Amino acid sequence: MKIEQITLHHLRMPLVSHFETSFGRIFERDCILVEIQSEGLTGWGECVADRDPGYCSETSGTAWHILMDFVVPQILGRDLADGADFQQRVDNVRGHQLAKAGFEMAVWDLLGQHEGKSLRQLFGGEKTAVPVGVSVGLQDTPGILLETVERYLADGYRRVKLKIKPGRDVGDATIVRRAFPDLALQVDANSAYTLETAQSLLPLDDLGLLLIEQPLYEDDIWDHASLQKMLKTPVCLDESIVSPRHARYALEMQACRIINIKPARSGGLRDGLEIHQMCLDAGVPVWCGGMLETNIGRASNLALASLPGFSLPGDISASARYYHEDLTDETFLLNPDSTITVPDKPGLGVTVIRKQVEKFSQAKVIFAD
Ligand code: OSB
Ligand code: MG
Repeated sequence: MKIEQITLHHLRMPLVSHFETSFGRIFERDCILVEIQSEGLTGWGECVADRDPGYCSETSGTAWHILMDFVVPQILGRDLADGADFQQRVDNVRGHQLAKAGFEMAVWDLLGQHEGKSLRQLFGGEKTAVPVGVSVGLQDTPGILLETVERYLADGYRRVKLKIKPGRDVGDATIVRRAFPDLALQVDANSAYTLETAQSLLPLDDLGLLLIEQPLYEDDIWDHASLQKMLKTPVCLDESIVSPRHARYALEMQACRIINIKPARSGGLRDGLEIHQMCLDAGVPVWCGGMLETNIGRASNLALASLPGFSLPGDISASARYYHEDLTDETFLLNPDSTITVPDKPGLGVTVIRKQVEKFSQAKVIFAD
């Protein structure tokens, strides 16, 4: 696939409702869209780096710089075979997983269209609809938290994740557990604790949670292993798993019993597939995380989550949970059994509405061969 033209779009989109985690509250979400022209086809990818370096060290600003100054010059005019070929060519760019993953997604979209196969088919995924849940941000009061959870349950979500932070952890989770004794419930701390302060999380063990996600620092697989020994509830790593190597370290150290696979965080779909296989071989359940993607990134997550190792519901909610107006003709709806149907058209299987891209665009740059 000859890469003839590459366009980068920096978008900023207002969220349906603000989203608060241990690292801050946002009302709008940045992303960078990568658009590639090749042999009459157009591939799209979504880079999920946000404006601030709260979740990880990358931002929309660093991703823009890395894509413009290092990735595009090495790819423009080249003949690419697939996502793995792309990764090999940008192997000299250390780190910057989110930037590279956004570009790699567009390469997969092109490849699927080229071969007339959906991403699910390319990956060998079996499920045509995947179980999903909803990630609920920190709320101002326990009353609002309960109302918010109730509203999502009324929408049909059967698995809820609560964001926690020091001082807003066991209390919040207990209130929700008391109100909904049978709910599939999990929590996500986004690296807000140290091994010492995480001692306050030990009472979570009595709440029957599915998992506790990323309590400690992102570079702290070692201390997660100590914490997992103190907890009956499975620890699940998100931020720490930035590559298949890190997944292997975590499994070997028994730092977690579940892994959240976010292809963006681990550098792209190719590495996401490798982590999935590693966990499948080790008998470790995985689920697909989310980064408040638009429908473009959501289509990619759905395709990955169709693989057999994804045995837990993903953070892949319906389009309406995120944005009033999304970027594609297709809208992802929640099925009555708390699943979302995986796209089956070639590539990502979504049609991008250019007018919408322009509407939210902050900047755009075109590179032609
Ligand atoms: O830690 O999983 C996370 C959103 C932005 C950054 C980090 C995370 C999240 C979410 C949202 O939890 C999941 C979603 O996209 O619905
Ligand atoms: Mg997380």
